[in-house]
Amino acid sequence: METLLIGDAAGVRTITINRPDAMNAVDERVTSELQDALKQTERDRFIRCLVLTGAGRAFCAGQDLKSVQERTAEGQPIDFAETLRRRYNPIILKLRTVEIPVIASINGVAAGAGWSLALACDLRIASRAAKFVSAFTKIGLVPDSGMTLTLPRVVGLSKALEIAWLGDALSAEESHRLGLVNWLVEPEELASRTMELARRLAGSAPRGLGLTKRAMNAGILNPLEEQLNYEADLQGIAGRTQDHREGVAAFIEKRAAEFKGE
Ligand code: T3D
Repeated sequence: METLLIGDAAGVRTITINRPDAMNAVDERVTSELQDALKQTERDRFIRCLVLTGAGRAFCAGQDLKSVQERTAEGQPIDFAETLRRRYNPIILKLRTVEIPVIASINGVAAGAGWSLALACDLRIASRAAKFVSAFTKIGLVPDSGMTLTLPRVVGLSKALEIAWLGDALSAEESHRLGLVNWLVEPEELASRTMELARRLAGSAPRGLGLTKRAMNAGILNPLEEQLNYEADLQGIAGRTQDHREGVAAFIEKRAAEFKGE
């Protein structure tokens, strides 16, 4: 794997997104390798708990906007509906359906689809240095990768709209208060506290845990696949706008975006 580090210890598999210079932003390689790594994890009956984390100071900054801009500059229009269905949606579905506990160990910023990835995990333990940014609205897009389903179910509709529309960063403390994070720990304790939790889950009855996850998800997430498709349709529309291209350009040029509603 070029973009992931994978390690196993005592029945716990840790997958680390390893593009620290790009804040672990997700390009084609990351999504492809994550899909493979999750399939392998699901097949390995000795793995009883999965931890997802990021290398360096970020958990994951979402879609790699530099690769988006490169492709757009080369005149290759990106069909976001297609890329979501092919690249992101299978990862979200697998995280929610693999019948072992999946823990997001959030070491730093989680933005855009990076936050959606964390929300798709079963449990979240975060460093006090973490923060959460919806990011989509700032580049003229719609929250995707399950966020429109997972976020309002935890914080309520109005708070979810506030978070998505205003795009302000949520601190680790605020996220913990809102129930978006299960445990908040000091940065230097994150790895050890994550492993303590993961080992405890890995030592529990795997079938019972797996079926509990299946039952809980059935209780609240039955329409997940439908919602993922719906998000992909909407992203297909938003991804074709001039405002989206302007948002990406403004981010890369480090200036305020000028949106024209086109
Ligand atoms: O199908 C599809 O493709 C559509 C799917 C879309 C899914 C999405 O995820 S859309 C949302 C994409 N993500 C974002 O919009 C987040 C953009 N990044 C940020 O808002 C900020 O960088 C952060 C809040 C994540 C962190 O802020 P800060 O101040 O701690 O760091 P920084 O200085 O902004 O970034 C540090 C470096 O990482 C910088 O590179 P440089 O200038 O040192 O060369 C920055 O460009 C780079 N970086 C951060 N995020 C991304 C990124 N490079 C590429 N893509 C990124 N998403």
